[in-house]
Amino acid sequence: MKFGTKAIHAGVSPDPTTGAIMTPIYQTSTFVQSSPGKHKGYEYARTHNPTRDALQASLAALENAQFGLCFASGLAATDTIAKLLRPGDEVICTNDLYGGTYRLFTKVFQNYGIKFHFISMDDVNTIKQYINANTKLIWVETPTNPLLNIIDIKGIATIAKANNILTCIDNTFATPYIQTPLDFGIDIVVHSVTKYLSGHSDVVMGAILTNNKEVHDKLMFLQNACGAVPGPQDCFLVLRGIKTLHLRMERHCFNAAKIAHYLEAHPKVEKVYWPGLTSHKNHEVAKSQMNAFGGMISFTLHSEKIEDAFKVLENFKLFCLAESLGGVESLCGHPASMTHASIPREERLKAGLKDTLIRLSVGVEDVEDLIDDLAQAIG
Ligand code: P1T
Repeated sequence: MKFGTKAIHAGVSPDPTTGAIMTPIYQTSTFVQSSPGKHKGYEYARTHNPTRDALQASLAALENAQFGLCFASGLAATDTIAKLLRPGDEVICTNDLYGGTYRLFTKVFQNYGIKFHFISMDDVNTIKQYINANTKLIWVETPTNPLLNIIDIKGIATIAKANNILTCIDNTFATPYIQTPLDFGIDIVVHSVTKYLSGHSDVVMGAILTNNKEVHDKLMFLQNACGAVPGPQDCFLVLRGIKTLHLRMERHCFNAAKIAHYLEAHPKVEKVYWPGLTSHKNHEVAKSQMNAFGGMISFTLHSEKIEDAFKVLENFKLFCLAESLGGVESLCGHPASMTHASIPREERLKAGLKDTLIRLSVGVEDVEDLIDDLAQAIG
């Protein structure tokens, strides 16, 4: 089945009792049993809920995974994966990644004796220097947030397999419309479903997809044991959002391409970060593993003054200044003071994240209007 068909049909089937074509919102905390342990597959809604089951199956199908699990947020999903680790274990991570993930790793899991190495993976062979007997997980964002670095997914999988290390890719920026890391041999895909998968800025949710049954069983145990599950209403909203994922992504990518080229030609713009540009340092890797280049763009002006970046952000009329991304409406943000403020400034600068960087989540509006807005905001 091709992607658009899967987006609409995978994991969902008409309700067996009524024929309702849309999966009902099973707004219930428990399920009646006819005798202790005798039930229809559902006991308690933290463990299983039919609306959540449909969404988990739908997301799994999109990522070419056998198993899917949904969580109360993207970070709850990441937290669950980190709970596979033990004191003394080591993790190798991309040095550019969502600030909240960095905070979770360094401020929470480091306290439990887990060591994190944040490194540039522009050349995946760099990873080899950090591998030792304690290395249990390689954590990758590609494209990274907010610098849109592209990491060679197949290269990561090859090194990890040779060393018997689990791999996880945060596929939030790309979505399975653009790349399916499990097909490259990656073990686990994680998502902030809050973003493109939901698509309408009205839900906070996370998901984990895998083909590894052993890993899935451990994660499902943790999902139930720790309990960070999403409610059925939110699952319904995401099921609805997914039905147009392919249409939205096509437009996000189309608009972003126009805007990236517009910005690159703008005399006041210093640098544009978008993997579809031939000037992108890993454009060739991007071309080899992505079906399209996504809707996220970052850029800097020819100015080291933070006030100049703030002025552009304040000037926008259509792009709304807000955290998050992946909704139908265009957003702009200032990573250094917003989404990535929890990463120490020296670490941000080391990774190449300047104080003046502006991040755009390009929506699905008419691109001419978005370019007009950029023109007046940059001046
Ligand atoms: O916000 P939450 O659903 O918990 O997802 C966390 C998360 C995980 N991974 C990536 C790549 C993310 O971008 C995020 C959340 N990011 C933002 C809120 C943001 O504006 O970048």
